[in-house]
Amino acid sequence: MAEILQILREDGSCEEQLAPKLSSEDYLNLYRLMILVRAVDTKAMSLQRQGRIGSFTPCLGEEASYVGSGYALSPNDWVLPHYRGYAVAFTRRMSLNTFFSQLYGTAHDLSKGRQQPMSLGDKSINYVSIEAPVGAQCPIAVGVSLAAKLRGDRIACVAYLGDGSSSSNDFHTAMNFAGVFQTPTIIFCSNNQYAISLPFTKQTASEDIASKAEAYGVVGVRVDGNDVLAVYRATKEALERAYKGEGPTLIESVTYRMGPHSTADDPAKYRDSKEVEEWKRRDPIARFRTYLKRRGLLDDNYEQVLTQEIERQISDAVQYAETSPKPELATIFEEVYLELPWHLKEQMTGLVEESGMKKSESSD
Ligand SMILES: Cc1ncc(C[n+]2csc(CCOP(=O)(O)OP(=O)(O)O)c2C)c(N)n1
Repeated sequence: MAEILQILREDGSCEEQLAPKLSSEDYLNLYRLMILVRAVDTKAMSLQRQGRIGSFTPCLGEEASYVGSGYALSPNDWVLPHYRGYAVAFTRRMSLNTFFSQLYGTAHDLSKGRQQPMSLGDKSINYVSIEAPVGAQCPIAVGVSLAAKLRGDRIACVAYLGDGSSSSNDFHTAMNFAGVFQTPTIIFCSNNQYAISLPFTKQTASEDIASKAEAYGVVGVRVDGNDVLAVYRATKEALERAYKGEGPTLIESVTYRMGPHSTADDPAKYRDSKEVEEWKRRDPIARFRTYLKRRGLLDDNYEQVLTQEIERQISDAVQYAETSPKPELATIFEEVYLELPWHLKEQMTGLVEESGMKKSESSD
């Protein structure tokens, strides 16, 4: 089994010589992002239960995994994300308005309500829309990386996936291609121990995921996914290798999905509450909080102000999404074909007649 990198111990103490050289502001930013993601999770779960949004896939428990890795990236890098890893979009400054507009599918949603909730994509931050078949983002990330390498751009491309997705054909195809062509790719696997109801031990006969890298000629790294500093460091090192032309890295970030897979399942049906309690003791936010308090960077007063500010921002964004108009019906005919084919023109005419819909100028 590959060795695991841990910098913050479970009790919040720190292996200081391994800690990334970040400013106090960066440390607090990492913490703010983790708190933000947890608050967004809580809000979105509640909105779904009230019937105000369709579905949601919470990041609960995996905040360090996604925030730590996303924070290490540069704006010019590309992200092929995972539906659960929306935290990465926040590290790239996606606004809460953009995020909630997508959940609500409003006219301000960048995909105009055409995608299911959590299928975020934002071209302006090099954050590609979610792939529905799990693992399909991996070969795309390798393709983007290969293009960057051929063009001589000093950037990397990261594909995010879960442990279950590492059983997909696409994961193995991507690993092989990345190894052969030594592309500047990071395949980042947030191993949260479950693929919906299927536990990790039934997913693979390997003891871990990181050691699979060796067979493909790829560097494999295993990191404590509830330790934001270790995840940040491992990702930064993988990026440096990619930028220097030293090829791809597979990062296995060992963590736990504390909540359900999505708003559609009840995890109590397929896992023991003792296991959940055990992992709650390793909560990534509590661990980082203890560390920051010990270093004197955080106190209860600051935490309270931060939490209130985040609650206000979320509430404003929800209100923005709930008062935004729905996308115009005509937009369903747009942005796929340069010129609308005859059968869609026919459907559009039918819809215009039936609904009194205004024909959009760009659909002609
Ligand atoms: C190719 C394919 N098979 C099955 C599914 C249905 N499906 C959606 S999410 C999911 C679980 C994926 O688990 P994992 O990769 O571990 O990510 P996690 O949800 O745990 O973050 C499955 C099986 C799918 N979307 N695509």
